[in-house]
Amino acid sequence: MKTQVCIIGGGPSGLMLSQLLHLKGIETVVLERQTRDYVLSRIRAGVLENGFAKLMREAQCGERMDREGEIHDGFFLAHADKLNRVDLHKYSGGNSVMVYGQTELTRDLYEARDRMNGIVIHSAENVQPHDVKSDMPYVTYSVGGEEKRVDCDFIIGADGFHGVSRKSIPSDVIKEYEKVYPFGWLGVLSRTKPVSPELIYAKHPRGFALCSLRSQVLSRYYIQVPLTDSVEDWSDEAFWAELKRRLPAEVSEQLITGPTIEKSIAPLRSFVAEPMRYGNMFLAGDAAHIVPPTGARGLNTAGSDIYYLYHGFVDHYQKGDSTGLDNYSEKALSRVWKAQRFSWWLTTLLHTFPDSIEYDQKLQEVEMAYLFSSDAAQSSLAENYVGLPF
Ligand code: FAS
Ligand code: PHB
Repeated sequence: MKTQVCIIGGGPSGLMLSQLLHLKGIETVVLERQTRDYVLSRIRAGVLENGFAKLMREAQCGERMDREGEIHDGFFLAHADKLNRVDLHKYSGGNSVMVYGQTELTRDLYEARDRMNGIVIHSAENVQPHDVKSDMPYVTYSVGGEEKRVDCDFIIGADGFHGVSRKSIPSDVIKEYEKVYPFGWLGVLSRTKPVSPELIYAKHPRGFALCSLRSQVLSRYYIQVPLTDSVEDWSDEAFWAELKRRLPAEVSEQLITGPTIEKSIAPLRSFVAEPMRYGNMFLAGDAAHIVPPTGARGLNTAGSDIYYLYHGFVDHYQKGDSTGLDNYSEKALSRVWKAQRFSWWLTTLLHTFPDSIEYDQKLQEVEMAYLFSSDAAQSSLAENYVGLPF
């Protein structure tokens, strides 16, 4: 098979790029290791920056998001049994975020690819990029035991943190930066009315908690747990009781509990791989960078990668101008590191670190007090949360 851009990974990054390039007449093939049902079964991000929402509309996939998603102008930080609202609209110059689940937008992207006869190959095994330093790179894979090959001009590694693309870059070329946090997030979905119309990020001595949502009848909650915990350690009753302990009384009294329909633990790490280009292979999304979900930057930073690649390929194929592609890694990493900083800062502020010293605990208190005493501090928080410019 021959194409222009071969995309490894059928998550939001790969699908979004495939859809955007298709609309500009640029051919792609997407190779996804899992089945579609498996990809859609993963519960992940819930908050979209405006920039990501705009990309969905440009990809002709924004109609359901605009109909079913919620525009949020603020969120709450809970601490010492009090709720403080962060007014995103006021402190970001009128901006907001879109609350719409990653599962749903991934579904929208798949349906658009189907509608436009996009080539998305599922259950692609042993995917392997080849000759990425040449002008004729190719990707091999197998389906049902039959070996296949895609010849292309460029390869996109959109295969997530555990993918093959980043690992195929020589160790003397790739530089990795990593910070692993001493806790994870236990997340649940429940068909219950969300406890709050806006998100609540709760700082508590027992550990962090987050009240989020997917709709007015589908709630998403998280609590910080030790890395040694497993999902089996947490019955629904134990989860709800612990979540209530970490929320202000005025909130926990209102919490509607119910059976969980999904329960999973995600480890927290900060990770960046540099460069994000090797020859004619480009890394995008979680293949190149990971953030703790505290700042809701993960999927949104994948969005800016895709935005830069999309415009880079359009200029390359339509104008013969490869400046955008040549500058991709440097431009993407500049925004990636700002998202890393914000995610690390908010994670450090809101979580209880098992071996923290009293000085660090005092700093958390002071940081929280400073935040709500300073318009400048809230403007900084707001501009990062709604998303820095692409
Ligand atoms: P993805 O990992 O989503 O997609 C990569 C795709 O490549 C997968 O479908 C995988 O099956 C496929 N693949 C892997 N190896 C392959 C191979 N060798 N060959 C072919 N295909 C291969 N972000 C937030 O903003 N908020 C959150 O709350 C949040 N929660 C998260 C919870 C968890 C458990 C995880 C893992 C991530 C979370 N994230 C969150 C981040 C997440 O949303 C990512 O940023 C987002 O999925 C990035 O999308 P992709 O770059 O497409 O990577
Ligand atoms: C979610 O709804 O899953 C969510 C929202 C905000 C975050 C992390 C996760 O910061």
